[in-house]
Amino acid sequence: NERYNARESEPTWQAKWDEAKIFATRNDDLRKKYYVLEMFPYPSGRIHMGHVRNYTMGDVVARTMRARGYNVLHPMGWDAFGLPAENAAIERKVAPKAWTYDNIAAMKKQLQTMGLSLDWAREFATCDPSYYKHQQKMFLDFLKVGLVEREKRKLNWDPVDMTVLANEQVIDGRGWRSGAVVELREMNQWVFKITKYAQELLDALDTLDRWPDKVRLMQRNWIGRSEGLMVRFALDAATTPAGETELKIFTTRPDTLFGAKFMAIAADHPLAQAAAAKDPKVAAFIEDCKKRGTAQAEIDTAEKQGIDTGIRAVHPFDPSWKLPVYVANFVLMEYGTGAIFGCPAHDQRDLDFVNKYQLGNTPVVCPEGQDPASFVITDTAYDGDGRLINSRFLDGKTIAEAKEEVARRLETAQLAGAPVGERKVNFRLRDWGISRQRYWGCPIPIIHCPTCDVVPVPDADLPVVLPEDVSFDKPGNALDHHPTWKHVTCPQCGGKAVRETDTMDTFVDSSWYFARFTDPWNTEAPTTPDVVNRMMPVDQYIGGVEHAILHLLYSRFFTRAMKATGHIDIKHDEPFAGLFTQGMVVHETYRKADGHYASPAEVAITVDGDQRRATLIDGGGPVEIGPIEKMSKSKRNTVDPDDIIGTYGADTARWFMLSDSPPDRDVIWSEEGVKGASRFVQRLWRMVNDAAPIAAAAPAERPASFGAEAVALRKAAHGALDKVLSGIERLAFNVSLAHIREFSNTLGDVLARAQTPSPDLAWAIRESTVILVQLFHPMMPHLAEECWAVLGQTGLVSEALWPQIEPDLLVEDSITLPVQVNGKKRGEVTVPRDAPTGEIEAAVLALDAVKQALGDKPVRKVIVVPQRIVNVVG
Ligand code: ANZ
Ligand code: ZN
Repeated sequence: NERYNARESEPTWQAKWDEAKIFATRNDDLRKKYYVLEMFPYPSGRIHMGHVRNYTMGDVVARTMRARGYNVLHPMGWDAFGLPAENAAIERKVAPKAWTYDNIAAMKKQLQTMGLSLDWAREFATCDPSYYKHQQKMFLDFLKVGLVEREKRKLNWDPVDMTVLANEQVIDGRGWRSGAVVELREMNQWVFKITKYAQELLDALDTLDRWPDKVRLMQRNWIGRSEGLMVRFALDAATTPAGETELKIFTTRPDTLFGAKFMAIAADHPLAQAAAAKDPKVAAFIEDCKKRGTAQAEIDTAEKQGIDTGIRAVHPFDPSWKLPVYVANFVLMEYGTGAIFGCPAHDQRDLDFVNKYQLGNTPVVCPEGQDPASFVITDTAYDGDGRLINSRFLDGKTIAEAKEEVARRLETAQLAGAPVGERKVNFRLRDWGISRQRYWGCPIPIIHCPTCDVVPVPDADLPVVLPEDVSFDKPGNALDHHPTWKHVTCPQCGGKAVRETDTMDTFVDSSWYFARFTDPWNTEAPTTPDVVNRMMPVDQYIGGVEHAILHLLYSRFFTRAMKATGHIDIKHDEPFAGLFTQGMVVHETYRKADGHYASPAEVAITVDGDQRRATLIDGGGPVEIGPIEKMSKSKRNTVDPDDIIGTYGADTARWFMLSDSPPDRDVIWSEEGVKGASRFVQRLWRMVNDAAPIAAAAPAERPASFGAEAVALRKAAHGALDKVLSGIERLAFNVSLAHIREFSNTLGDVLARAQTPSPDLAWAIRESTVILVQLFHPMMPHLAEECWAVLGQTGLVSEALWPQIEPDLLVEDSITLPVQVNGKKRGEVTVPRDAPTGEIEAAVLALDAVKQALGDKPVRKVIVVPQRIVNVVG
């Protein structure tokens, strides 16, 4: 037998699949549909091993479901807007569009070498006007129904780069690129009203039973629903600037009201402004707060600071109790009411704060079993369960009872003719600000007219196409500097007007691409109702956990907003019925004697027992093997998919990617592992070639009966069919691969023994070999096609239906039962599944463990519970 030559074979099969268009999905195919999708790539220039892993998993699912008779939709496209294209334009003077499309062409070529069963006819890039035209239309539709609004927002402004920065781009209060101190600036933003769906987005998480729990939890926390109370505190007139009379706070712990030590308001709270007008120290503190970024992480880690405004608030349960009002850096204007009462004993931030300003604390919740007299708080706040203390009429109550009691009393209490307290559900979720001061994004289809204000671009003028003659010589948004593009006549009054120069957040592009894939040919509308409603939701979505929050949440919002505007209508309004988040591809790191990293390609590994040693290929210098880390350019531990596919073939890469680790864990890429996979490819190839002449000579008709060896082989084959499929269905690919290996060993053993097999065994060998090829086809499709041909099968294995499992062959022959003596487990017995009770009794009593346990007591009774357990009573 010749060696299997992947490099020759793989392109041939890819061309054949292409020619026969077998992966093209027809929308008028009325078989049950199955939509499998991997998160589409950003066209950065080259695919990396993470892509290989992601797309291999999706392809295994797609190929398996196709073999199972589904009308499979498995498309691919490009998430093509984004900052890197603009950076390339600035740094290398290439146009963002040219850069993007060059990258797409290069990456598409690479993807095509992987042998993925994709329907390329549906490909699109989100930067193409034929895609974003519909996005602009939906923006305007959302605007009509109140799902888009204009809102003043505070943004991080980089005064040197003259651009807005995302929170992640602000590092220690400075712009990541310019290093300039970032300012908070109020600017008009377009926002998507995702908060309108906060409760729905939360509730529907319960329907997503094929999502990882951790992702659902992350979404839940992000939405952040909390039930609490709004409480209006009266302000002490003698200490309060004119015009201010009350302070409204939001609390989730009204039970702790008697532990209050201070009030705190956000720097941009109106009351803070009023106080600043009278006190320059307060004004200075507020200025200082504004210089800080808005990133949550920054707020959480920054030292808690504040300043006393001199204003005093009145405790709602005691008119003589006055609380100082501070401006504090840890209170956000955007949450609740932008004001709180602080209870240091039971909130860590509040405790840190009072310890700094010496305001003291009074514990009001005492853990069960603790003596209230000796319960003191010093550095660690207590946020656990317990009963109320130091709280007048609340003493002795549980937290829940106390919350209810406070809510009840404050709802009826009056201040200036209105209730003091009001129950309130709050969400952490904010509306989605989509305005970006960037060139390379989808233009927002709005015109600003001095007379008519905000005017939507008329449908007939869509798309608003990005101009290509732009210059990146000046910092800021190139659209702002364009001499003509932004100047237009107002569609309403015909006067002079300007276009909106902000473009949409690129997360918008990826929030509906999955729906567009169902009918990308529709030039009139984003979707075609009967098609999108039939093909959606995505049955299996696969991607990185880094998108577990925003991308998925925005997509879930979009499906609802698209429903409200008539663009989709599906069950639960959920775009992704099944979600799988894959682990990363990691690799060991190598360091040369001079401390610099060496790349895997520069290093030779020798294995000696469990000792692995590394040396430089060039010159043999010593190399230290370092920790295993995520593949990254900085650690130089990346492996180029092109090199791997060029050397070993795509099938080997695909097999190894799936073989070792559970797919949600990190996979360690290693040269030894790839070589192992490559040897397995050759073994399968030899095995199929050994089996081929036997298969050719086997009887065409199924034999009337099978001998023991043929039955055993058939059981292994059908058992493997069952287990491999159930592994794939659970996306436990590594388990499926282990079963394929095991079954290939069984078949290999039979082939080694059977020089001149009997007709029934020959028939079973043919059946088993065909099954083996079908089993590994989803992972190694090229090798499988080659083997399919060798076995003389008709057509393509990529089009073959999954073999029928014969249920009779799945029954195990023997069964292992636990054995108890006088109710205590003493051992196990393995007997034929259909063994009569007498035979089981005899086998049990013959066990040494049973004899020992019985000692010299006589056996009184043996109770056999069929298929379950055996009890010996002595
Ligand atoms: C008094 C109190 C006592 C609180 C206590 C907590 C513990 P969640 O659950 O996330 O909704 N808070 C309210 N608005 C805030 C704002 N704008 N900025 C910073 N903190 C704010 O959190 C609600 C709690 O966070 C509220 O309950 C409030 O502090 C604080 F032992 O009120 B609490
Ligand atoms: Zn006008």
